[in-house]
Amino acid sequence: MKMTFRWFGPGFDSVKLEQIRQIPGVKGVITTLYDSVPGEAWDAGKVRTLKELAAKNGLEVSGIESVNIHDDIKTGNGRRDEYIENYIKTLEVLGKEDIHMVCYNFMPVFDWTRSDLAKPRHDGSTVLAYDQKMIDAINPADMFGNLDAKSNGFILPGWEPERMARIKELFAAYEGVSEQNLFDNLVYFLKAIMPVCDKYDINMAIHPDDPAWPVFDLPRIITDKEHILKMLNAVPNVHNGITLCTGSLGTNPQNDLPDIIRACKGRIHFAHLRNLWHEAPGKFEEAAHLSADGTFDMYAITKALYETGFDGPIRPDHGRAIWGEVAMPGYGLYDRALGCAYLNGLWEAISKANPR
Ligand SMILES: [Mn+2]
Repeated sequence: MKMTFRWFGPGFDSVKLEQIRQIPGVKGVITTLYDSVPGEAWDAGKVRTLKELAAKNGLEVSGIESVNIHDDIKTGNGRRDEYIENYIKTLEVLGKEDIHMVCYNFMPVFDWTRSDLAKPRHDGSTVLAYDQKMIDAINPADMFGNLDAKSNGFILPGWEPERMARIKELFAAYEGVSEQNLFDNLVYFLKAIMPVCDKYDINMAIHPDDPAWPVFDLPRIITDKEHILKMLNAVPNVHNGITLCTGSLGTNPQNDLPDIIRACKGRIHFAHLRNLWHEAPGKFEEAAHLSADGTFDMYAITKALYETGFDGPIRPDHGRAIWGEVAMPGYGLYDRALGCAYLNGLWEAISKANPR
């Protein structure tokens, strides 16, 4: 595995590369062109600039999170083929720049959903939290205002203001799009991009839906082992893989995370490791990475990754807001750096106890 850290790029992140390089064991950043628009072909010069900035700090660009998918591709309408062509051009640019992992998601309208971005925890930190009862009481069109008010002034990934301004239009675009339609549109997209992935050895790593069930009556298709295996088997190419995100799949306590890891052996190209604390069904809050602070057995999860030969990038996921840091919710330096240290320790102990 390779320990990495998500970084949103210059001007979009409160965390600096100079800080990331000082986290022990971090080899690279997971980044993106944060001001790109879904559907456009990426500019090679901009990607190179990101690589050069990282390299100046002894870091590599270990992967892209995300290259977002245009809604026409997800709904299967409008200019889908044109946008897929542009996606292929972007993958060519990345392949030529020696970047071989791309995380993306196929969620309608909302990339991820939380009911609170700053819920106080027992230790005085604040975390992102989810309560289905609160979500059920919210008009989806009001979601953006609720979250934006607590975003510390940062643009939240997937919740860009220009996107949210079109929320009614987006809901209308997905009207009549069933779970099966969405799945078929994903398969259509994957089949179209596999040749360029084969050519440049690019691992596509779909991010699970967060939370792992339909929200606001929108379909969700990457939610559990059965759905993930269906997706992997529909396009049986090693470049069609997943991001193992414990915090997303683990929103459903029925999901046995080590079992999912073993079932997806060889097809996990990226791992987001973090912990949640489940208070009740449909009600959870994010926790420190440590097993003891949440519901997940982080040791068993990490061990399953090690034992299945996982060798892709890992990154700590959302951290708590601690020590007075003001950052994008979930993406401060301090708690994610603690997460890196903990995950590195787990990995070292597991690998030394179980030499290959
Ligand atoms: Mn994730």
